[in-house]
Formats: sequence, structure tokens, C-alpha cells
Amino acid sequence: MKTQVAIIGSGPAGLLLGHLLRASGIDCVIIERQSRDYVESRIRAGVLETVTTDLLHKLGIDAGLNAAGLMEEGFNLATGNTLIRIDIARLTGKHVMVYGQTELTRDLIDAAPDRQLEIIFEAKDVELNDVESEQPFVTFTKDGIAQRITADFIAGCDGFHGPSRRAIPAKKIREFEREYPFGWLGILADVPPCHPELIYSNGPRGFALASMRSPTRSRYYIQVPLTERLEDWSEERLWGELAARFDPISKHGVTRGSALEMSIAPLRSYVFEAMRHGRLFLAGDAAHIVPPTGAKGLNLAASDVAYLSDALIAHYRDGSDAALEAYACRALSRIWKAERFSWYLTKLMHRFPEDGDFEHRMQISELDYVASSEAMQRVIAENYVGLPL
Ligand code: RFL
Ligand code: PHB
Repeated sequence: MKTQVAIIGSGPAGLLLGHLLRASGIDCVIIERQSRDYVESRIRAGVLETVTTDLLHKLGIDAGLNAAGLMEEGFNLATGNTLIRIDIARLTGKHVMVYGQTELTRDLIDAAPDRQLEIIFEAKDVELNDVESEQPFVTFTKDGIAQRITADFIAGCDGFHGPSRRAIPAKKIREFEREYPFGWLGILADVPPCHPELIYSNGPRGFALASMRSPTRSRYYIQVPLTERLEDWSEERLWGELAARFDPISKHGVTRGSALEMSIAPLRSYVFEAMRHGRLFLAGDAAHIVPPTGAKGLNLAASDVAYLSDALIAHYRDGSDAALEAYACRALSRIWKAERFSWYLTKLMHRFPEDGDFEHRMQISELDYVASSEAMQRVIAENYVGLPL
């Protein structure tokens, strides 16, 4: 089989890229390791920047977003018993949308057949070959049969654990990494949110986040040590912890309900500084990871593929490779700024086991400063809504 662009991975990066290329008449195939059911049921991000929602509107795959997305004009940082509202609408003239990655992924997969975007699910042993040549190809097995797709380009959109990054020789790369000594324990439940807008809290019991998916579905997280296992947490214990943190500061208090999902995710900052090698281009979590504080991961995947699709379209339409040459540099400039903001907010809002009283007072003092300074609030708001492309 032959195509113009072979895309590895059907997460947000691969799906958005596939649709953007198809909208310009470029042939592409998405090769995904997991089943459709698995991909559609992963619970992850919830906050979309304008960069991401603009792509959905441009593609016309926005019925779900228009019907169920919640416009957020502000969010809150909290210390102990005080809420600091960051009025993003007033400070930036923009907003973010609460719309789940799960729903966004489902919308993009549902829209694929009508737009002749082929997605091959359950592709095993995916390998990238000859990426330095003019004729790279991807091999895999599907239903026990060996397959080979030759392409002009390969887009590695296969997340942090996929094979694309490893197809780049070690001597061509630089990696930057920071692992955090804690994870986020998350719960999703069909209960009304405790507060009209998100709350990121750094209280005496550690970090917690109150988020939502809809007026009847809540998403909460708390910071837990990396040694903690899911089995250590009954739903009851987690609801008790959330109530202790959010009842004093939220408008409605925490409503308990049975969990639709509970999981622990480690926190990491990571940048892989070779987003291109020959005819292979990386996008999304395949090339970088941010801690979820600040909600940047999915949005960075979207901005990467906005740059990459423009560059591939210029190649096919105008015969110009200038944008392909500039891709890594343009994408990394935005990625590093999002890395900085996610790291900053993570440092500000979590309890680090190695920190003493002094560092904690520094956090409290900085939050106190944020509460009193519109300039500080504007910096946070500008980063939260997403920097321009
Ligand atoms: P994905 O979503 O990981 O998709 C990669 C796809 O590649 C497939 N794959 C392979 N396919 C073929 N062959 C192989 N060998 C393969 N190996 C892997 C995978 O099955 C998968 O389908 O990467 P992508 O597309 O780059 O998207 C990135 C986002 O998913 C990620 O950055 C966000 O979820 C991060 N994130 C958040 N981002 C936000 O912008 N806002 C948020 O509010 C937000 N909250 C979060 C988050 C991530 C979290 N976790 C679980 C890490 C909250 C959490 C808890
Ligand atoms: C979520 O709703 O899952 C969410 C919201 C904000 C974040 C991270 C995750 O910063």
C-alpha cells in the first residue's frame, strides 16, 4: 500500500493531523496499536485552548463541542481557605473551553469515514523504516498478516511510549527531563461540580484540582506520593480527602458519587529536541510531555499539528519545503514556553517532599502576590489561555 503521509497513532495529534491533511486533499493513513474502543474510552484532558477549538471549527467537526463544551472565563488558584480568581476573559479577552479529550477523540474518529480518513486499529509491531530515505515505510501486522505502507512522509504521533522517537539515532538528539516526586490520583463521577470554575488548590493537605466535564460530571485530582497504589484508595477515602480540601473553599461543596474511572498518572516534564529526522516528523506527546498542571499537553499536540499540517500542505500545494524545514524550530519555541508555564504552576501549587518551611512560605508569598497584583494575574491568564501560534 502507498500513501502520502503515514501517521502513527490515533490520539488527538494523529487524528487532528489526519483530518487537516484530508481537508486539503492529501492522502494519509493512521496506524493505531489499540482498538477503537480502547482509544475512545481513555480519560485524559479536559481544558481546550482556542488554538485547539479553532482547529475543530475550521474542520467543521465541532457539533459536540458547540453542544456540550463549557466556556470558562476564569479559574481559581487557592491557598488554604482563600480563592484567587484569575479572570481570564477580562485579562486577556479570551476564554478556554471545558470539553473532554475523550469526547474530542470520539468526534474525530466518528468524522473519519465521511472524509476518507482511514484509521487502521489494532496494528501490532509497528515499525518505522528508512526514514532518512525518499521512500520511508511503515510495517506492522494486522489480524496476523504482515503489512507495509510506503509514504512520502511519516508523522510520529504515537505518544510518549510509541516507537517513532526511537527511530531517530541517538547522536542526533537531545533530551531534557524533570520527573516530579508525586503523581495525580484522578476520579471521574456523575456528580455536579463543587464550584462553577476550576480550582487548583495548594492547601495544607497538598495539591488538589476540582475540574469538570459538564454541569453533571466532575473530574477531581489530588497529589499522591509515587509509592501510592490505586488499591490504597477506596472511593470513600478519596471523597473524604476531596471534601476536606474543597468544602471550605468551593461554592457548593463536594457531592459524592460512584466513580466512572479512577487512575494515577505520574508527572513529568520532557522535551525531545529532534522533532524531525529525514522524512519523519514528531508531534504531540511523542516529542514532549508537560505535567498536567496548566492543561497544556493536548493543546500542544494541537499546535504542533497546526504547524505540521501547514508545512505539509505547502509542500504538496506550492512545492515549498521552507515550512517543513522550519517546523521543529517553530514548534519548539511554543513548546518550551508551555513547558515553562506547566513547570512554574506545578512548582507553585504542589508540596514537594524535599521542600522545607522556607520553600512553602515562598509559595504562599507568591500566591499572596498573585492575589494582589493584576500584572501577575495577567501573566498567568495569558499563559493559561494559550500563547498565540
Ligand atoms: P496520545 O494521546 O498518547 O496518543 C498517542 C497514540 O499513539 C498510539 N500508539 C501507537 N500506535 C501505533 N503503534 C504503536 N507502537 C503505538 N504506541 C502508541 C496510542 O495508543 C495513542 O492512541 O498522544 P497525543 O496524540 O500526542 O496527545 C497528547 C495528549 O493525549 C496529552 O498530552 C494530554 O492528555 C495531556 N493532558 C492534558 N492536556 C491538556 O491539554 N489539557 C488537560 O486538561 C490535560 N489533562 C492530561 C491531563 C494527561 C493526563 N494523563 C493521564 C497523563 C490529565 C491527565 C491525568
Ligand atoms: C481535567 O479536567 O482533566 C484537567 C483540567 C485541568 C488540568 C488538568 C486536567 O490542568
